[in-house]
Amino acid sequence: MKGTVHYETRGNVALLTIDNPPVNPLSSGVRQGLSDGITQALGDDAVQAIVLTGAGRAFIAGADISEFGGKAEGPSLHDCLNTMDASSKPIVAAINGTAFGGGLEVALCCHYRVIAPAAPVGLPEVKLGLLPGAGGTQRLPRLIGAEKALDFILSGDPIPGPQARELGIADEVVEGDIVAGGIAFAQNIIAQGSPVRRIRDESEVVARDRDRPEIFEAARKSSARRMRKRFAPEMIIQCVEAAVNVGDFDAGMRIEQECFAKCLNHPQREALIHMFFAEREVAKIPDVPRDTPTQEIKQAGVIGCGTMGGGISMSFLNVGIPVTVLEVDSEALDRGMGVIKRNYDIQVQRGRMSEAEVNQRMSLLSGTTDYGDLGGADVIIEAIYENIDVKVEAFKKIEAVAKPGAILASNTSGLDIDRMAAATSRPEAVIGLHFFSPANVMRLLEVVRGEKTSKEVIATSMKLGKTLNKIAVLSGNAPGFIGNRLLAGYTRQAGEIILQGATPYQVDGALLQFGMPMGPFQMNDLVGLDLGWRARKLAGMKPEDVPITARVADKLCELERFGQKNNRGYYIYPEGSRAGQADPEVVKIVEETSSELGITRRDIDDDEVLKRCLYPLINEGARVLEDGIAIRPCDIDIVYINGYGFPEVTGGPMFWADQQGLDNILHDIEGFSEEYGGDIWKPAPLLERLVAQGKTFASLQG
Ligand code: 3H9
Repeated sequence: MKGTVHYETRGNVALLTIDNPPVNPLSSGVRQGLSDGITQALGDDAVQAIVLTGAGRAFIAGADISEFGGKAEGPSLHDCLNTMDASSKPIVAAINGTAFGGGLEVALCCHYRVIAPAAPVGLPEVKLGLLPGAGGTQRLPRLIGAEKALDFILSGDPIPGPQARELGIADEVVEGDIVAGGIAFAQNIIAQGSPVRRIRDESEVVARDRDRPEIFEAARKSSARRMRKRFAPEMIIQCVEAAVNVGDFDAGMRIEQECFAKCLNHPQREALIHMFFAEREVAKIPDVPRDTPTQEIKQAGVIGCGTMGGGISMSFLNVGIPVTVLEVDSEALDRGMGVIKRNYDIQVQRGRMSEAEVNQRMSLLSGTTDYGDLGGADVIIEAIYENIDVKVEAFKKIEAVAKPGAILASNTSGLDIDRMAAATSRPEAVIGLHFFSPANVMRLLEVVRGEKTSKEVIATSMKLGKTLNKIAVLSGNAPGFIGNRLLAGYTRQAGEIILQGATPYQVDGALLQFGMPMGPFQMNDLVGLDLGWRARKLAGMKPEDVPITARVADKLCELERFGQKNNRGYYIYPEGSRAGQADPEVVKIVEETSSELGITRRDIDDDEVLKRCLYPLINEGARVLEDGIAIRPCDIDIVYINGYGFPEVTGGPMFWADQQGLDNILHDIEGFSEEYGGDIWKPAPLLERLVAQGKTFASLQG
């Protein structure tokens, strides 16, 4: 059995300490220890109260997530809670650190709660596709009311000790030794003869919510907006409704258990728990051990203060790391730094930041036009024009000024890191740090290792990702790295499908329905159709050489339809709106283009649209794995969910592929290969092998 609970007595108080490193989840040994400890304390006449705390940095991190979907040993968590509920002796939770999910629910089953100021409490189950299934949906509304309970449970976000006290979740904040504070609190209760206070018996607060159906209406509306396509929120709302309307605690608990079981058996739960472990897995790099020395990043240099450079600078400023940003001239510098300031000002207008915080962040930013000013930086990131020759030149200049030991990084989205490294005499210091736009918002950081990048530089870069509140995924150095390499097939298929019969609006609609935040044509409008068009013109490309999938976009640009930037692209954007409207003129252009290319249009259903857009991700994903560009399938899942908006509830493209059945996918890919040919539909050998062996991508996880 995993984990244990230590039992000791301190005078007339029994102290139970949960010990299951590193974060004390409620594994089988913990549940057994909790049950035994409470029973022992109840049987000892010398014990008058019980204090429950956690060893190390956590109180209890919740149920043991790795046990979900399998057969669990030992008593259930509900058995433990029933034993606690039946206790005639007061139980005090001394919340020393993280109390999440089932951990907070255990604390809510205690009769009193004291908390350390820095201890976060939360019910993050919704993020795992679950609901608080150990009484949380029944006890919390009885304690703090349905409205606040719904906010707390549906957000899944933690709050620190003092806020928990304010909300009524904790009775007292203890500065200093939390165990001593818990014992003192217990002794006070004994001395005052305070009753055992069970939240299950409280009915006054929920009774007040009984005639307020608007609370639940508002929760439904907000979760439909914020958590599109999620299954768990509605289950949570039904449970809290039961806490308010059913009245009887045990009946409410039965409803909670039914709803919990529905969530547990839902594919979204499996996908989201896959994501939880995947997020931790991507930090592990087989040939870069965890104890690889890293260097501290105390100062950053960023070259270029355009959209990317500005966003990257903000990522550093947001975590208190000073940045020197370089531009070609003072005009460009003023413009770029002005945009950073404006972005922060918008945060102030939206009430997300104070003026003082903006001033503090801006005070960490300095601008320069002189490479020499980057000499103090621990990391220098170039974020300039995406052209290998320009970047190679930039690396020569960076190397000339960078201090020994500095990391020399490129924010390229797919160019050759080794060519940049070769321009320097310290290729071991060169690495790709590919941020996603807007860089201060997007969570993904693709860290790209060159052939000679040192392990220390890789370890430091991965750690830097965490410092910047990003999720860093290591990629090998190959065109497009992981993300953009997979994306190429997706966008190309979208372009082909509209020439063969679908409209851009149908393609976008099918992908939105699948759960993408926007379709490929909405994305093109957002990025700007003119970027590719101008690049092709600049390269002197003849019209007949333009790839057929770019022909419609180029025609739109000739009509000065550049996308959202001038309110007309594939969609028409009414002034001031980002919600585009379909335009029959575009459909006509698409149809004309098909006819010019001699393509006979046909009806294409949404199922085909999805398969043709999504299966190239899987096929190319298999190649990326075979080539060793991505370490594990879950690395691709993390990249796609955090960088490209792939719906989180699918678990990412590779996890989703396993769930669809790799044999079904291969069968369709073979069919598309026969019909359309081309590299994109050539089945990846790894995919063929897995199907032949009856295996899944998950089997490669190790
Ligand atoms: C629940 O409680 C359901 C109940 O309502 C109903 C039940 C009937 N289980 O994140 P870290 C592992 S649902 C198993 O790197 P940090 C984690 O995988 C649960 N393992 O540390 C990692 O392993 P490894 C609700 C867990 O300090 C190691 O611990 N609870 C669990 O950055 C260290 O984790 C949650 O959703 C777990 N519950 O962050 C809380 N938690 O080293 C989920 C962690 O092998 N956990 N591990 O890679 C967290 O949010 C963070 O882990 C925490 C620590 C904030 C606790």
